[in-house]
Amino acid sequence: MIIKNIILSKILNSRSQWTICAKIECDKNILGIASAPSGASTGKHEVKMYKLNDIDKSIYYFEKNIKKFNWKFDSLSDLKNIEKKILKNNNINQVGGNLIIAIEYAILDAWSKYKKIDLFKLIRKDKLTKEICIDTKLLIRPIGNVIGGGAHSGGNNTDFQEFLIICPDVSYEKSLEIIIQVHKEVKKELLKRDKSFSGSKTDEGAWASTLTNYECLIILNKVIKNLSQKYKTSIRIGLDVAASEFFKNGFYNYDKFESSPKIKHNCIKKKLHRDAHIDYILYLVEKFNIYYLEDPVEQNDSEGFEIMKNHLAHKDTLIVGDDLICTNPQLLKKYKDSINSIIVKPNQVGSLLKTIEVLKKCKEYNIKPVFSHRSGETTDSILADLAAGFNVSIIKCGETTGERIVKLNRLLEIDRIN
Ligand code: 2PG
Ligand code: MG
Repeated sequence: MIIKNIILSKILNSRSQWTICAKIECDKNILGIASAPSGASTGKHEVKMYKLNDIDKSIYYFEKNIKKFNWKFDSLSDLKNIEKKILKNNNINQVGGNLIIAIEYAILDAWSKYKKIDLFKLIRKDKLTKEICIDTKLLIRPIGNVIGGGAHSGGNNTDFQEFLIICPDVSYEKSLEIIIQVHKEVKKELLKRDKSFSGSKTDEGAWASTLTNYECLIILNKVIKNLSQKYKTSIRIGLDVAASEFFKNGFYNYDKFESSPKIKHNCIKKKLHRDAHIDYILYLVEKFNIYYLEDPVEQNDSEGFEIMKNHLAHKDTLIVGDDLICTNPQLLKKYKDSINSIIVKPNQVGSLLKTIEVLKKCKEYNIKPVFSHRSGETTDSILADLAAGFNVSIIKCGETTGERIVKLNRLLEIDRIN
């Protein structure tokens, strides 16, 4: 395939912020199109989304510097040359990670159209993914995002960013059905118990409750207990604590702290020292049999991650590094003993090649990768093909808003034709 031209433009994302859209014109009149997402709770090691944080500057840089095309693309390894051509001698922060990601996604879209083969299949067959794509029939589990707060809500909501669920033992389709049902039932409970709640949602479509973190877990636990009986399968709780977001001046500054079900306030401010915070989270993991635990401590405390991992070694809990790793292969190498799972968001590192490198390291270190959306998304469904293509068994992409559903629906299709 020959890339004849690349056209960049601005479009709005799900948070009504500008994001970048790339169109790739190729021989045989093939047109690839894709766009980049963006986060609200970003890790300090993420690459800059745009040159000087300005989308116009990134687009200007590209249009000014890249004039000649006729670039060859036949396999994922060709991205190496393409990244070199776009970056010239700049580092990624001087160009913008989202610019590279939108272009790379659009190239993959064009490639799939050019070959008339589903993208996830092309990725699996590529030489570069040989080590990571062994079990091609792998089933993907969606993680549902049911209640939320933190940086994803307008304020006065839970400190923890995401209250999640996952169904480990049923089909993809059944998982979706159960997740949607949990979402509905939780709303009913919140309407009964949260006097300030009238159906507001976070950026990712979870219910934005004003109750305490603890009360939300009680509600979620009650709903999943009932539904596990109905569906005769286990439904497990997950949390994205996104702890860096409420860690300030050496303390975890809770607005919604609670440690006992008897307390019925909905605003309990408390400063917890690191060790007390770790004890509290460990207590919640045991009490609610939490399966998925993302960013339980702030991003500079790799030791804190490790303490939790060791304490929970008797359980099947995933200790997931998001802000700690930022999809960066070097950081994964450095902190591999602190975690047993990572979030993979290609725009955190601004390169599909580095994303593949991270996935290879996951395989080498026996760390479970989880593909993830960003809180500011577009209606692009490529995340589904990437997750399936790279044989990643868990995907976190919400379940109730159009920009999330488009990814889930693509996975339904992949599940059917896989
Ligand atoms: C996260 C993500 C996605 P954001 O923290 O895991 O849920 O949020 O895109 O805001 O970083
Ligand atoms: Mg996170």
